[in-house]
Amino acid sequence: MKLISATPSPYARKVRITLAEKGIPFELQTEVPWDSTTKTPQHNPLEKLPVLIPDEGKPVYESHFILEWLEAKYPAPQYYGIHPRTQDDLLFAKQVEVVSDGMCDACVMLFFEKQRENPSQEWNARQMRKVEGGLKALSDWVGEKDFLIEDRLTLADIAAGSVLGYMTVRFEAIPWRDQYPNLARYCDRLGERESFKSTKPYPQTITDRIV
Ligand SMILES: N[C@@H](CCC(=O)N[C@@H](CS)C(=O)NCC(=O)O)C(=O)O
Repeated sequence: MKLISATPSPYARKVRITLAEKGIPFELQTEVPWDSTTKTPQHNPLEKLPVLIPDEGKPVYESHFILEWLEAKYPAPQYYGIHPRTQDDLLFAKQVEVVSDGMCDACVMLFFEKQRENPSQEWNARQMRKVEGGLKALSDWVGEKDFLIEDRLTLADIAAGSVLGYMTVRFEAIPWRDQYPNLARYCDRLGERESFKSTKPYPQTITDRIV
């Protein structure tokens, strides 16, 4: 299998962490999805990575769907199970993923708005509210726990840990660590896992003009 990924991408990181936790071997293809050189549109009509390309069958894209696909194709107990065991816990894990991915979406909007000649303050304020609302929700849900659900790593922690890692790289100016020390401790504890260490995000240079 091959995974098309980008070094700062929180969406791709969710997939890389899941592959690492499940111990599934794969080839990592790193791209800059915003540049015209990217191969991503050849595999995903939405032109977004991550894209997982299985040895046989169609490419799989959208991080939440890739995680669903991996859990179906590489199920527990043979492979590490990222889904909580009860239906209510699974639904909650997916809700955490919705909030975490939504925060990532707002961060991406902010990142590109900042690059415009005349950034819209109203637009930026709207996106910031989403990020701040998401941080508060994550902080409330985490409390002082090591993991959000079941006292072990699940989909919920993979999604939450990925957005927090992304904010550390791209949004150093947002003081979320001071605002929510419990979230910072949670993020640091997750960061000690091998699957998080080996997928630590770092910035990429975008060459093309995007906005
Ligand atoms: N909802 C998508 C978001 C993926 C996404 O926005 N990926 C970015 C890279 S971090 C991308 O490829 N953007 C290129 C574009 O939107 O044209 C997912 O969860 O996979």
